[in-house]
Order: sequence, then structure tokens, then C-alpha cells
Amino acid sequence: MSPWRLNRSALGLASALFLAAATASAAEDGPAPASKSHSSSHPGDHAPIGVMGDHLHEKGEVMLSYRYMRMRMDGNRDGTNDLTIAEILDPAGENFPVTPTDMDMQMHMLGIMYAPTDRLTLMGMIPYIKFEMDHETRMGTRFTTESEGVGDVKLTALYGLFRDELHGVHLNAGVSVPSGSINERDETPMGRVRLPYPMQTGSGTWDLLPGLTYTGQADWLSWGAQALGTIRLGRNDLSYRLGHRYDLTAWGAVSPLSFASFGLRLHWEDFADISGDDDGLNPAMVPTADPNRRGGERLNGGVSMNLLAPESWPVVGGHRLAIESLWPLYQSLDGPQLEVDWNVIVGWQAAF
Ligand SMILES: [Cu+2]
Repeated sequence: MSPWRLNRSALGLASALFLAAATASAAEDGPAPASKSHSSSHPGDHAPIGVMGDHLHEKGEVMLSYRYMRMRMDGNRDGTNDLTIAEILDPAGENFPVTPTDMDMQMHMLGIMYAPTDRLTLMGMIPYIKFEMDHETRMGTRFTTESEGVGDVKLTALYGLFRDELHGVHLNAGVSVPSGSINERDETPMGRVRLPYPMQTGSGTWDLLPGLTYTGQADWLSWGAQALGTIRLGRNDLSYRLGHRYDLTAWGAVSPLSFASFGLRLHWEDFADISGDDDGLNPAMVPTADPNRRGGERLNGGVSMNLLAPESWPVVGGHRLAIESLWPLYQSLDGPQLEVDWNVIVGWQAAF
């Protein structure tokens, strides 16, 4: 099946809702607390690149962005205890005939932001995701499954609630469109089958993405915090829904140079198990096919750098280049489940 298959009616409806929200808000544009001016931009104006929807734009401004993300998972755990491959396969242990051993996730994400007013910025993000998972069976066979395609498109309205010289607060009101796939298949020792939940590129449900963001800046210091939810609505076409998730993050950065800032971040993520199940999967075969072994919580620590090209530079003046790396400091998983080892995010942003 084509990785570019998109649910057109879903996309159309989401676009219409998005435009309606934009039009409604444009009409009520009063003496709003203005967002920060890009004419005096600063590398620490933006959060570490792994944070989305952290800033507003000035009326009429458009920003394009591209992010490349990679996540590496190696080894399994249950709770906070590491499990060996042998323990997962052992009939006297966890008793699964097959187990994942490691996984790579790569994501390319295109983003666009547009501010119809100083108070309102609209943001759209389109991910293209590639998964690779390695497995081992009780018979000693190793095999790899792969899937790739467009993920769930996210449309978010960022609405300024407050801003002064020092700091500001805005609302994140988003929706995740089920444009990704829940029917990715690949060859396995059991034949060509539908892949388990973590290999699917979409949730299959419309999801609400509510959130609140706080940012501050004083001279060469900047900081911020964001709370985001992912609330799944209903069930998908295979009669399950992924678990709701909650993300809390806080960061601080110093900008010792006019073109560079260096940041530290903490990110707490809490993700629940799946409700319902995909009838095509056998939860006794491999842990990834069990809807009750998908939840967990994780605290990540991140180190980041934002670079801002001087306005005087031709073509790339004002463009941003950023990198962030995150490592789990703590993770407790409903296992056996693959544990995260590290994440890297590289991004480019330019406003017009
Ligand atoms: Cu932007």
C-alpha cells in the first residue's frame, strides 16, 4: 500500500475547522498583548527544537520549518527493571515466542506557522515516519520489520493570553487528524501480517491536543514551560484507541552570543495503555501486540543549541538552525516493552 495514502475527507474537514477558527479570531483582533517582534530576534526566543508550539508570531508573519528526528530503542524492561531477551522468550519467564530486541524511529516533519493576528498563530505539522524493528524468536531466528508513511497531521491554534516585557502565556488548541496508517503490513516468519501497534504510523482516531505554554526572556536568559495533552476520541476502524498521553516540559537557555543559545530541558511523558484491541494481532505472540503493554512514564533530560544567522547575511539572514538531544533519566514501562536510549532532533526554521 502506498505510504502517501491520506484520508482526504479527514484532511478537508480539519482544514475547514482551522480556517473557521482563523476567521473568527481575526474578527476580534483588539489591543492584544503583542507577541515578540522578530525584528529584534534572538536565538533564545525559541524553545529547544524538540518543543512544538512554543512561540507566537507577529501579525502577517509566516514561518516554515523542517525537523529531522531520530529515536533509538534498545533492550526491554518491565517497570524499571531490565529484561533480557532470554527472560522474555523463556516459557518459565515472560513466555513470549517472539520479542522485539531494538527499534529505530526516524521522522521528517514539515511545519508551517501563520499569524492572522498578533494574538493568534496557526500551526500545521506534517510528519513522515519510518520504523524499523528487530526481533528474535524462541527458535533463535532473527527478523526485521519495517513500515513508513505519512503520520497524523497536527493542526494547532496558539492563542496569546498574556504578554509583557518579561514573559507571556498562550493556549495551545490543537487537533490531530487520522491521516497516518493503522494497517501497515510486512513479512514476518508468520507470513505477511499487519504489524503491531508501535509500527503503525497513525492513531486512527481524531485526537485533541490541548495545552498551555509559558515563556520568559530577560537579556541573555530565556526559559519556559509547557503542558500538553493528547486526548483520543472514540475508537478507530480496527476498534481500538491508543492511550491518552500527557507531556510536561520545562527549559532554560543562555545566549552568551548574539547568534547562539544553549539550553537544558526536562520532559516528563505519561502514556496510557491501549483501549480495545486489533483482532488481527495475537497478544500472546509478541509483547508489542498486547494492548496492555504499551503504557508507561518517562523523564527525559535534554541538551540543546539554537543558532540564528545574522540579519545582514544574504539569503539565510534570520534563519535558525537547532539541535537537541534527549536521554531518559527515568522510565517505567508496562512491559516487556522496548526502552528508549536516546533521541536527536535537528531543525531549520525561517520566518517571512
Ligand atoms: Cu514559528
